[in-house]
Order: sequence, then C-alpha cells, then structure tokens
Amino acid sequence: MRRSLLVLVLVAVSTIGWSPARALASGASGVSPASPRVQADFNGDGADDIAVGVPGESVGSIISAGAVNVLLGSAGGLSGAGSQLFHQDVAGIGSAAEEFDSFGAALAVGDFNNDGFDDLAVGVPGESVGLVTAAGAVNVLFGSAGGLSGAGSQLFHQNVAGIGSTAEEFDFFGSALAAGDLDGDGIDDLAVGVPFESVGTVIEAGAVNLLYGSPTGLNGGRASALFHQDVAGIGSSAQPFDLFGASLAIGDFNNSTISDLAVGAPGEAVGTVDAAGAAHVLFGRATGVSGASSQLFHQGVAGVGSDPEAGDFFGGALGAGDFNADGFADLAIGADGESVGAIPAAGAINVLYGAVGGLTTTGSQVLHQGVAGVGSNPEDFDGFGFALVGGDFDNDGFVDLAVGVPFEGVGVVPGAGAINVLFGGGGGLSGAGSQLFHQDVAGVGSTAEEFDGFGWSLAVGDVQGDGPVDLVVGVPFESVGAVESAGAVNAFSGSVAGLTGGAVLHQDVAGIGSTAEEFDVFGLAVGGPDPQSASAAATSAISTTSAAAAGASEGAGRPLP
Ligand SMILES: [Ca+2]
Ligand SMILES: [Ca+2]
Ligand SMILES: [Ca+2]
Ligand SMILES: [Ca+2]
Repeated sequence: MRRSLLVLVLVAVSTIGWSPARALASGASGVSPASPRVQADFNGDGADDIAVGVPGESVGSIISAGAVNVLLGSAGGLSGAGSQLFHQDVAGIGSAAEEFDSFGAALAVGDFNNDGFDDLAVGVPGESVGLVTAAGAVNVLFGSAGGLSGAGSQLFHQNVAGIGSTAEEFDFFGSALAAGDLDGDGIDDLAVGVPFESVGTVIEAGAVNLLYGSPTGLNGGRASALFHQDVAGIGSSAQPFDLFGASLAIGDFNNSTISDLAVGAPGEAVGTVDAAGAAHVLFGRATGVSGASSQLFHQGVAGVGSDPEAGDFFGGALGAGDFNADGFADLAIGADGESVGAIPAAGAINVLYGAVGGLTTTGSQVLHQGVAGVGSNPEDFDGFGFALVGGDFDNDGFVDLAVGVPFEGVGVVPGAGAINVLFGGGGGLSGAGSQLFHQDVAGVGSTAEEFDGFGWSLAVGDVQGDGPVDLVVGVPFESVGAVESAGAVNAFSGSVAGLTGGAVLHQDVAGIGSTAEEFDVFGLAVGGPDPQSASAAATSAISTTSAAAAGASEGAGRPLP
C-alpha cells in the first residue's frame, strides 16, 4: 500500500474511535481536555482525577459498547482506590449500551454547569441515533462531592433540538472533544469534533458542534453553533476527506482573557498535495465563537516550517500551552506522517506562538527526534506527534509538552512506543533537558512489548495535588497477563526535576472496575483537567486538549504497522 494511502487509512481508523476493524483490532481516539480552573476534579477533594476510556469494553455480552474508568488522584498518586466505572447501562446515563458504540473513544473535562465540580464529556462516536448507524453522540456526566454520577446526565447528538446539522450515517459525532470557556462567561463550553460530517454533498469534510455551558448544563443558554470550512470567515473550503474536527485544542492564543478554539483538519489538501493537513484558530469572544478573523495554518504558509507533503497529516493532534510564559497561549501541531529527511513518517511537530492577533509564525519551530537534545532518533513510522498535551511538569511557570510516539521501536521491539517530553522556557520549547520514556526505562512500569502503543494518548492533571503537573500515558494495546490489547496506563509524577515513572494501572488492578479482556483497549483515550490551571505560576484562561491523532491520538481499531 502506498504510504499516503496507508497513513490515510490509519488516520481514518484512529480518529473515529470506531471502525468495523475495531472488533478485530481495537480502537483509537485521542483527546485530552481541560478547563481553566485551579484544582479541577470530579469530587472536589483537591487532587485531580483522570478518566480512562475503554471503548472496546464489552458491556455484558455487547461487544465494544465501551466504558470509562475514573481513577482518583491522591497524595500518593493515581490508584484504583475509590475508582468508578461508567457505561451507557449505568442508571441515569442516556441511551443504552449497543455493539460498537465505542463509549469512551474521546474524553473532555470541564465544569459545564459552574457548580465547582468538574464534569466529564464522553464521546460515543459509534452510537447509532435512531436507525442512523454511527452518527455519534456525547454523554455528559456531572461531578459532585461524591464524584461523577449518572444523575442529571445529558445526552447530545445532531438530532437533539438546537444542535446543528442532522445525524447521518458514519458522521462519528464525538470523535474528538475539548472543553474550555470560549465566551468568557466563566462557564466551560464543549467543542465536539465530527470529522466525518458531510458538508452539503462533500463527504467527510468534517465539522465541529460547539455547545455552551450554563447553570443548567450544556446547551441551556447561548445557542449552540456549527462550524466547518464553508462557514463565513473560516479558511479554505470544504473538500472530501478534510477531516475538519479530527483534533481540537483550546487556549487563549491572543491573550484576550477569552479562550480560543484550535481545530485540526489533517486530511486537508494543500494545493494538490493530499492530506498534507491544516489547522484553524477560531477566536472566542463575549458573543461566542465565530469565523470572524479566524486563522488557517499549514506547512507551506510563510514562516511555518517544512513543506506540505502527501500524508503529513499536519493537524492530526494539537496541544496548547504557554510554552514561553508570555501570557499568550501557544500551539503545538502534530504532523505524525511527516518525513524527517528521507525517513518516512518519523513524525514532527510545528510550534506556533501566540501574540496580539492570535498565533504568529514569528519564532515558529519544527521539532522532531533529529533535533539536538530530543531523545531517540527519527525512524520509519515512529509517529512522533501522534498525541500531544501541555503541562508544567517541572513547575517552573513554563508549560512543557509531552509528545506521544506510539510506534517507536524500543531496542528490537517494534511499535512498543515512547514519549518525548520537551520543556518550555523563555525561548519556548526546546530539546534542552528533554526526557525520553518508554516501558523499558527504569521506574516506568511494565515492559516494552511489540505494538503496545505506549504514547497513543496523553492526559495531565495535578493528581497528587502538590503543584507540579502529573502525566498519564495511554498504552491501549498493552497485554495484561496473557490478555492481548486489554490496555493499561502508565502514571508519571511531576517534580522540579521533571517527570518520573509511577504506577501501571489497568482493569485487573484492585479497585478498578471490570476485568482486563481482549481488545478492551483501556487507555485508548485519557482525559484530565486543565494542565495549565494546575500550575499556579501559569497564566490563567488556558486550556489544553489534544485530540485524536493521525496514525494515531484519542481512537481505536487502528491496524498496527
Ligand atoms: Ca459541574
Ligand atoms: Ca462559557
Ligand atoms: Ca506564549
Ligand atoms: Ca515547565
């Protein structure tokens, strides 16, 4: 298969969180959410909690209905103690568990009803709406002193009154999610990626539904909005397989005090170059988000490094954070299909910095494993940049960036996966002092095995409640004992010295609901509260989210190379 086609297939499968192949392989969808608030957690105890998507989970005998395990933070770090299990057959949660719903393929955390407890949005991209197969849906679970529950939960899809467009087959609404306050009313809002939405007759052009928070939850106040490339002010135009909405991130890129929405379109053709990819910035205002003055970036725009090439999938993952601590949020854009020199799909990221007026190409960077200080080397199909998340891991006031490299070989073990951690500073991100982790690094639990997919998904939160931001790495194809692709997550702790390895958590760990079963793909998506908000030194009003990636972040059923 030609590389570009291969990558396209990989991306398509990985971004949707569901596919027919998923029953055989597993799924992929990546999303990490955030909300601009200090100490955001579901039960309000001061330690951030982490949601782990298990979209391949069977509910009873219903295969790949999907579930979410919620793991609670504490001074000792993430553990199974007090954890919760949710799926669509839990009381109060809308719809019902059905085959290939893939509940948990994407996750986002925010306080959507402004009661001080974080709430959880769960993507269910394979959900059928009425008789419409895989139109997709989102369940919203609300937090309380007792943690998350099904009580008062909300269910959204495109046939709900007020939500734009209509539910159509294989839209996969809910493939990517991001939370943040996009209208500055102090209440978090939810962006929902619908990358396979048809715009008019243009198939898989993609769209984003934006639901605003209110004291009564999402969609209770300001009217929801629908965005795609044919909306006035938004760059380019809707073309087949643009996959607009495959990834999402939120940050205040123009430092206006109101957060803005970054949208990846990794399938975007640049000129005649297919799937080179693009990323948009839609600005938040007190009147809500609109296309006015929006920005469009891709490789080939003056000042943006590298050139657009087929299958780069620029925009397959996004990670926001103020890497240079100047008050303007910055954006890392994954291009996991990017060739480094002659090395295909080694992967790279472009970093664009915030300024008055939004993101600027001034000082922009291209970073990959061939850059000085960045661990490992670029190799065929590493997929560097498949998942991204920002967090101030060393608590120095500069947001740092974790980069998933889920297909990295470790020694002679193909596809075991790795992450590179790049630290922020006055000059922005750099390779200086960067860290490289995989499961054969001392202190990191488990062992690197073929196609574990370590680094497929990433989430951050101050799970210890001690200041430095902590990291959770999804390893969805990890075998638990002899159970293949049951999936696991590796926890890391932040400190002034950077990250160190911690617990390995999966469904056979005491306290964690259900049991490890084949192709559960626990960890295909992970979600935590706002990375920047957990750092007192960081600027306010920044949320970070990484979404599904290409060849890999928030997804399922992706065939392994
Ligand atoms: Ca809430
Ligand atoms: Ca809001
Ligand atoms: Ca900045
Ligand atoms: Ca830092």
